Amino acid sequence: MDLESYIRALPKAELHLHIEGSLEPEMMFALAQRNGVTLPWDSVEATRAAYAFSDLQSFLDLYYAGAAALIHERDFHELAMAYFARAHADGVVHAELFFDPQTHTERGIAFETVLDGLERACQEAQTRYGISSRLILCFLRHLSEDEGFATLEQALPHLGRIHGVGLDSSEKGHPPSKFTRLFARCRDLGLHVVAHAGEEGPPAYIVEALDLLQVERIDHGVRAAEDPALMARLAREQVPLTVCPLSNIKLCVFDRLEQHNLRQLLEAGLKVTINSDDPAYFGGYVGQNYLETAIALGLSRAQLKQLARNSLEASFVPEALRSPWL
Ligand code: ES4
Ligand code: ZN
Repeated sequence: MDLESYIRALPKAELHLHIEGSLEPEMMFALAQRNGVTLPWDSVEATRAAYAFSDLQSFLDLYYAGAAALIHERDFHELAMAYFARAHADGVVHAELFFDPQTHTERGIAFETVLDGLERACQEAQTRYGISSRLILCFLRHLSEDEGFATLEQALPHLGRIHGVGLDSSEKGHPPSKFTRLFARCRDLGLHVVAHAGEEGPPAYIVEALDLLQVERIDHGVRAAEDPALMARLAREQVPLTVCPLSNIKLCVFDRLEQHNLRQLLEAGLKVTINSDDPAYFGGYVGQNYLETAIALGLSRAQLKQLARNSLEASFVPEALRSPWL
């Protein structure tokens, strides 16, 4: 079996996917036209050409601009259905989707419009593709903790449809410690908790996410490799890392995929998973992330199988319900 088919056939979970980051330029333009929204680019081609990033912030500026095309419930539904079609083609059996309500409520879109559209797509993905899914609300860390509390307030009537919370957006200068009270409240509400840490920020942010926010997974976490004591802890505690190799290259966290430390993290015994982050912006969905990483780092088929198994074990699906995939 060729490598691509081997990867596709592995049952896998995607645990680090920003649904707004799956907005392909074609859909962005179609929605903008339908909704009468003006985008900062003239064409689909010009939009793709603008996707040359120097760091996380240079990407986020475009990502928030593109999200302005999303207005109605059906827009969020279409966006997520397009993602699920791609995920299904890549052998994804379970997906935990991040969404950024503040990106939309700041533009006057109702919290319920976003949630209803995404949730309807999650239901449809189950019936159409047999993909189970969960929604994880991400707080934007460049905003204040009080703004996070206001967003949590809007989420309270819908906690049956929101499985967990995360922390994303500009990492540097916005340490996990800024959100200690908010995450404590979320944990008290029974929500699962994750956070982006150690993507651009220092290893100390990973330690803060673990100790102060008490997260169950670290999103990215690749800078853990700079701190041997932290590496030992992550291996000992089997804290899942949701690594996104193509994202890291596009945002210049590593210069080339051959220099990515995923294999080093895996071989140090950390619970590493492969994910796509913002596939419309970073040049590949989850299958492409597996494939390009396998080639660049010379991963064995046993290692690829381990990565896929890790993703299922690191998911928020209760262990008793995972047996069909393992
Ligand atoms: C993100 Cl790659 C990345 N990092 C932090 N926040 C984000 N939001 C969307 N993509
Ligand atoms: Zn991310």
